[in-house]
Amino acid sequence: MKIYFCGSIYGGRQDAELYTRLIEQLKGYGTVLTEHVGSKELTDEQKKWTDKNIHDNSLEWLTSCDVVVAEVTQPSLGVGYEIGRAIAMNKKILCLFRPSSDKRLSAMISGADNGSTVQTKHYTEQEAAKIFKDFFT
Ligand code: 6K6
Repeated sequence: MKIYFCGSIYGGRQDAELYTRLIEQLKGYGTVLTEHVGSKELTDEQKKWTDKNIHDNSLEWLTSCDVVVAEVTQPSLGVGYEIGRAIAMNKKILCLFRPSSDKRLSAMISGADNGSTVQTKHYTEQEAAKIFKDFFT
C-alpha cells in the first residue's frame, strides 16, 4: 500500500509535528511516499529541490500512490491542488480536519466528500487511529 500524505508546507508549518505523528501511524498500513511533509528540518538534499522538482516529483508520487491522506486544517494551496489532482485521478482520499482549530474548511474540500472514495472527517488527534483503521480495513 503506497500512501501519499499531504500537509501544509509553505501554507504554514504550525502542524508539522502533528503530521509526523500521523505519518508514524500511517506507516503501520503501508509506505508513506511523502514523509518529508512531517520533517522538522530540510535535509541538504531537500534544500537543493527547485519548485519544478517539487511539483514534478510530487505528481509522480501522487500518480503512483494507492491512497491519499490529507491533513487539511492548516489551509495550503499545495494541499488543495494535490487533492484536486488526486480526485481527477480517481484516487481514494481521506481528508482530516480539526474543528477545534480557528479555521474553516473550504467547501470545495468538505463538499467533495462522496461517502466512499473521497471522505472528509472532522477529528481530534485521539480519534485518528480509529479513523485510519476504518479507512484502511
Ligand atoms: C521538504 C520538507 C519541507 O519542505 C520541503 C521542500 N518543499 C517541498 N517538498 C516536498 N513537497 C512539497 C514541498 N512543498 C510543497 N510540497 C507538496 O505540497 C507536499 O506534498 C505538500 O502536501 C504540499 C504543501 O503545499 P504548500 O503550498 O503548503 O507548500
